[in-house]
Amino acid sequence: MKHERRIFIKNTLLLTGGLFLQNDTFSKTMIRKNAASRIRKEINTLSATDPDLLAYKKAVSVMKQRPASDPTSWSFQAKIHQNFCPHRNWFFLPWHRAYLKQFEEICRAASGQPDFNLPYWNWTKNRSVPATFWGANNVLMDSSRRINAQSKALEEMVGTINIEKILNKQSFEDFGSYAATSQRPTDGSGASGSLEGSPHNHIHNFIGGNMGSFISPTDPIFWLHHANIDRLWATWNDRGHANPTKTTYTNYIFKKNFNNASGQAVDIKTGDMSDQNALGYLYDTQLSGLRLGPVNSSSFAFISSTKLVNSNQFSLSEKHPTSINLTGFKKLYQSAFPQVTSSLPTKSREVKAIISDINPLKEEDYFVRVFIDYPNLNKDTPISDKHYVGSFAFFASEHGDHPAAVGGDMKAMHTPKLTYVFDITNNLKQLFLGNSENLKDDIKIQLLAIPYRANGKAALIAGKVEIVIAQKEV
Ligand SMILES: [Cu+2]
Repeated sequence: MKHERRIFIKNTLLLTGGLFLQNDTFSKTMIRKNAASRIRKEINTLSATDPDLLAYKKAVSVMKQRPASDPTSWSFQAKIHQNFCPHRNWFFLPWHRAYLKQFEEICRAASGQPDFNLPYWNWTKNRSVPATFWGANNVLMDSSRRINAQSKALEEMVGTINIEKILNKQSFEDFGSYAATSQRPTDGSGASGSLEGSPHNHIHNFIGGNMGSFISPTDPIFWLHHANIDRLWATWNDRGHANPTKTTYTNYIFKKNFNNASGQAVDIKTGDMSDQNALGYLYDTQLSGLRLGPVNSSSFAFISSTKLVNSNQFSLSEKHPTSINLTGFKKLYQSAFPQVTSSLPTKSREVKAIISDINPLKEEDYFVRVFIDYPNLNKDTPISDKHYVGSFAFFASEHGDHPAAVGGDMKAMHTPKLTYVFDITNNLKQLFLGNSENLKDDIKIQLLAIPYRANGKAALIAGKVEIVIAQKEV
């Protein structure tokens, strides 16, 4: 009784606070219990003598002294990322969760602190690389970084507005990247979702140096960056969103990608990484507030019978935006939202814009904003505009200079043909819902390159733009 009352009060606070809950979600809500006892904390809340911070420093220096052939050494751990990391597909989140978990165990042994929990870096709150990671003769410093202690990651990528947008994605794939046949597929499957494609890639690219490459775990900040990505995944689940249930996801095994604290190789199954609570840890932000469901199916299947395609190759530079025209929009919109004039569209259909075969050149120098049908698009067009779809950044896609991988297809990882998918449902609703007289047969997807620095350059070639309807699978 007492317990129920407490939950009721929490719910009321959340609802009156105007947060993310909607009534239909609320009525189906189950409350998940916190079973885990280990807590990962935000690095900026730790004092200089905090046991987790001291243990991390100790672990890093011990691991750096070990020979590279030792699987528990610093350089061996970084090479695991280079050899096996999945990027631009749905194995991205579970693989990195497993990677952090094994690394944390190695740190416990190396530091002699069995209570050690890996801290995370919440770059939404603190956009600079934390002060403890700077300074000469500091094991947490990496001199290859291209920024300094004052540099701030872009608000547009890591700020609350973008993060809230990402945490409200209905589909797992929009959130955590798209289905692929393997962790490093050679069949072209997979595409970047919003968490990977914007804040994740941006932080790597913003810090640069080792962090901008596949040996990024060489920089001690890597592990705290990925802990924050992992925390956002846990938060998305807490909001009632389910992870994929398809066996091509849940039964996929990362074979001997990782090792334990004794240096023995281990297999880890994707499906075993679905609930961080069951793995025994929580983030400090999960201690208060609701932990929902999972109540919502998060699988959407593309309906390929109704889609718009433009496969003319196009290029983009910093000089002006590029517009890609798609014909047949009116029909597509009406079939996505058949009840457009009479009632609100249901949540069962979404519309996606897919930009593919992207070859980014000079990828450290710029990122790309995506708009839909904006009349006079330029770099001053506000991203709060209803025509703004989202942004994407790059991570280690253009370098062909890595050695052949032990367990993955490095060439496939570095064939620069990237795909980014954006959910444009809300844009379309805002632009056309109740304004069906505005529906036209042609619609434009627009790309705008934004250099990171004044007078910076941008260059990109891409092969295809599509608009596709996706239907929720029950
Ligand atoms: Cu990463």
